[in-house]
Formats: sequence, structure tokens, C-alpha cells
Amino acid sequence: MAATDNRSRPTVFDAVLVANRGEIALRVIRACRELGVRAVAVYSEVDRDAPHVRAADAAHLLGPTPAAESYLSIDRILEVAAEAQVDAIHPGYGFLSENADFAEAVRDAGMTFVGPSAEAIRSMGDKLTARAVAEAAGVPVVPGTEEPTDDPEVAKAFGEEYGYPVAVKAMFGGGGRGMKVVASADEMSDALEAAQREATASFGRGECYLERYLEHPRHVEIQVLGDLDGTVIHLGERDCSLQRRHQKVVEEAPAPNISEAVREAMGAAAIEVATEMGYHNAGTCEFLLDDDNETFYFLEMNTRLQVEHPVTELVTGVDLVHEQLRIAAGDGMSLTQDDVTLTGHAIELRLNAEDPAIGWVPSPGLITEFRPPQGPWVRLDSVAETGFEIPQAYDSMFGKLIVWAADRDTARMRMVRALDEMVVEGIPSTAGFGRLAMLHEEFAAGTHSTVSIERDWDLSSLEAHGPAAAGDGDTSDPRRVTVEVDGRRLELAIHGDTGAVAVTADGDDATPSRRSSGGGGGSTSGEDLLAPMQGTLVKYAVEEGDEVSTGDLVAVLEAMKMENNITAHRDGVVAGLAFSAGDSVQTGAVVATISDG
Ligand code: MV4
Repeated sequence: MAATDNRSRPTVFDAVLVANRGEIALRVIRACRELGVRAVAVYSEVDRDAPHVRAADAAHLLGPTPAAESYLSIDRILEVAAEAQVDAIHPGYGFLSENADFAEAVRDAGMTFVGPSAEAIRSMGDKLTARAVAEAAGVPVVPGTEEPTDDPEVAKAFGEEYGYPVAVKAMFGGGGRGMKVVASADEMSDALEAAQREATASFGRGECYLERYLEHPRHVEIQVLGDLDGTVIHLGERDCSLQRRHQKVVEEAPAPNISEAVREAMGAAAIEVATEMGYHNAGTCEFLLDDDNETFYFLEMNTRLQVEHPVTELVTGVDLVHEQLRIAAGDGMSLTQDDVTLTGHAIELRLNAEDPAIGWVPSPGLITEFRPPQGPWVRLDSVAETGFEIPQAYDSMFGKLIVWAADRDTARMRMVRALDEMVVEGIPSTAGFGRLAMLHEEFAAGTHSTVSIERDWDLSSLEAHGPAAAGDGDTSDPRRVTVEVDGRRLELAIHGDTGAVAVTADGDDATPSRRSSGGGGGSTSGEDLLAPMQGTLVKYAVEEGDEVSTGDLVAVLEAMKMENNITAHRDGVVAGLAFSAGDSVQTGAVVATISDG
């Protein structure tokens, strides 16, 4: 398909290469088409027929499926960009989006990187420099050390002065990797060592620094746009507090329960930070907001378009990708700070092929049936379609469902309505969790924090996806028959050869829709504590017969160079410690049982 003619906007670029895949590649391609820009897709072998390949004006094979040989290969992407004669490269999020060497290589090859300068990416990649920039701009940061430290005595002196808990953070970390929380002085040495080991393994640099640890903050971030002439504006905040294992699941704009004064102060702080460093293009300043809903601290700056950008788009009416392209092309952004007003409320749910019922195990696979939600104020940014196979090789997120309404409560109910309409079969998804979250009293009140899911919420009402996910043999989806009894529609799911039948009544308020929660029968026993990922057992923190409470540490599992704490999912007595330190543990394996004893 040829790019559409656009006589009113002849500038921007002629052609842009989208160095990404999945829903974000589609998102950028859509913006290109709207601006009359030729969109060039790239793909790996497993993505030959992926939605982003079909949507683009042209598509080029990068190489084999592993990201290192495709979406992370700077040389290959530049080769294709030259071949396709594009003017610019949009990196999306993830992959090379925050790689300063890539931004520099794009510039050196005579093309435009749709993002900030390599220097800005580099400054913000170093968390201590980021803190220093914020301080220079007069923006509050969490009390912490200005230098990296590996000396337990220095660290204990810090704890003594500022109080515990203390956060040990990787200087070149991000997304929570490498962060350790230290409750008291006697844990400090071990934590410092563990954090350094993890940081070295993950980022190749082990330096760590310290901050006072806030125990249940909210995560509020400000979207900024900077023009090439130095103008910086902000587009309000997003609240991304609902997360687990450092992965966000629900995001919204504006943040509930914050005053206009706090919003303005945070927006001004974000502008100060961006201005201080001569930032251009789209970026996000992350803040922690303390329990008083008033005290905030700059945390770090993300130098890319973020997954959750749509909620900002829906409450401001600003197309952030259009603005990114205009800025990068030197056309100037289309708006000023005075043009930014927030209207209504938007909520986003990430749709991941994961099963929240059994520890958010990623389970990519074939989507046997997909029906999108529709109707007013519903936006679906997704690659899902019937027959689409989510590859194992990349992130398990297959889309995002975003709704808008005049107020937060209506937005919550609109999200529930949209989730009830959506059908996802063949894979587990976060849809059922999304429904639970929207109706959770804490989320409804807007009083949730970054620790709510893991520490406080009861997810036991969520149905596990099915026998396959629970570790059994039957992977076949049930046959479904709908019958009508006294005007009530009943859906019969017929499983395998046994003829086992599960019955669901449509429209029954008491039971979340089976279809939207992801099909399949089967269940996990309430006592089994399952490994959320494949890894190596580092140690058990308990012994057989110990009594534990929900959230207590049970085992530590090392996976992909990260140490993951497996915590008790219920109160009770521990048994079934089937593994030894060093053992390989499969996803979904029972690492312990916790019973009423
Ligand atoms: C913190 C914190 C509490 N106190 N720093 C985690 C990811 C990284 N970007 C920073 N993170 C945190 N830093 C101090 N001093 C709590 C977190 C944190 C968090 C932050 C944002 C979103 C989700 C989070 C989940 C757990 C911990």
C-alpha cells in the first residue's frame, strides 16, 4: 500500500523506519500513515507475518528470531535503513529505544533518531547523574548518596543517619533490577553484595548507591515534550502504581487523589529537569509520591515513548507520536503549555499472555479465538487476532486496552464492560485480573500503592487458565455449546474425552465471564506455592513445619541473572520443600505447600 497523499503537511519525513515489533510498531506506523510518511517495518524470522509487517508500506527481514540478531542488532538495522532510504528511525520502547550508542549511530549515518540526543539518554541511564541533574534543577530527590559505595561501613552509617529501610540501587539499573531493600544494619553487607552481583550480571556495571526506602509510595510520572529550540511542556501525570514484580499492569490519567497544586508542582519539576539537560522529544519523569499524597521525589527519567502513553493522549487530545515526528523533523510541536488541558479520565490495562492465578507465569502461545471489545471510548492497541501466535522469544504483552470517560468511576465501569465483551482464548491473559482490579475497593478508592498487588490483594478468585498452565497433560481447549434454559443462556464447556462439563451462565454478576478470563477449566490447589518462572533455587528461607504469613519470604529463585523472592501466598504451615539449593526449577513447579496445618 502506498502512503496516503497529504498535501496540507508536506514536511515531516518522507520515510521512517520503525525499529520495533508488536503493538508499538503498529502505533508508530499508524501515526506515519496519518502524516503521509512512508513507514518501513523490520522483522525477525518468527515475525514474517506479524501484524506490524502487514501494516507497513514496506518490510525488511533483519535476521533470526533472537532479539540480539534482529531487533537489537544496530548494524543490521542501519543496513536496512540505508537500503530502504529512510530519513529517520523510530525506536518505540524497549529494545534499542534507550541505547545511546544506537541514537549516536543513527545520527552518524546521517539519519534522524526520533527521540532525545544520545547525550541525554546517557545522562539519564546513569541514575546518579540523573539525581544530580534533578538536584541542580532544584527538584527534590529521595535522600541518598551522591557517590556509588561498596563499603558496608559507609552504608551502615547512611542507615544510621537516615533510618531504615534503606534501598540499595544499581547505578546503571532500571526497572527495579538490582534494587535491594535493607531492613536493618545486620542485613547491609549481604544486600550490598547481592545488589552488586545482580547489577554486574545484568548491566555489566556493579556500582550501587543508597537511598532511604519509601515503604508504600505511589508511582506518578509526568509526560514531557521538548522541542529542538529548548521549549519544554508537560502533559500532566499518569499514575502507574498498580504493578507487580516491577511490571506495571494498570495505568491511569490523571492520578486519583492528588491536588491541582501537587500536579502543577510535579509538572513544573519535570520541566525543570528536562530543561536543565536540554532535553528534546518525548520523555517521562518518574516520581515517587509519599503517603501524604503531597510529598514527591524525582526518581529517574525515561528517555522514550512509554507503553502507557495512550492514557495521556486520551485526556489531553494530543497525539504523542505525531508530536515526536514533528519535533524530530524540526517542524516544531503543534502546541504550547497553554493548549494543554486535562479532560476526563483514562485507564489502561496491559494485556499480557500471563496467568495471574499462578504467579503471573508468562505463557505465550496461539490465540485460538479473539474478539475485540468495541463501543464508545474504547481504544485497543494490540496485535491480537484469531490465529495469531504470540512468540516465546519476546515480551508476553500482546496489547493494551484503554478506555476514556468523563470521570474515574465511569472509566472503571467502562473497562469492566469492555473486558466482558473481549474474548481471548487459547492463552491466559491479564484480562481477568483487570476486571478484579477495576472492582477492587482499594483501586476504586484510589488508595492503592506500588505494593498493593503483592502485599495486600487476594487474587485467589482468579481462575487459572487451564490444565496446560497448571502443569497437567490436557492441552486441548474445551468444546463450547450454548443452550437456553428458561431464557437464560448457559455456556457448556466440554473437556476432552471424559465428557466433563463446566457450566457458566452468561450475564451472571457473581461469576466473572469465563470467556474474558481466558477460557479453559482446571485449577491450582490453594495450598501449592508455584515457581513463577524457570530458574535455579538459591535457597529456602523456611523449614518444613514453619508457620508463615502471606508475603513472608519462602524461597529465592535465580532467573535470568536476577534473584526473585518467592513469598507465601497465604498464611499457614510450610511443607513440601522439594528442591535443594542449585536445583533447576521449572515454571509452575510446586516449590512448597502452605496448609492450615
Ligand atoms: C524506590 C522505592 C522506594 N524508595 N526508591 C523500583 C524501580 C525503580 N525505577 C525505582 N523503584 C523504586 N524505588 C526508594 N528510595 C520503590 C521503588 C519501587 C517502585 C517504583 C516505581 C514503580 C513500582 C515500584 C515497585 C516497587 C518498588
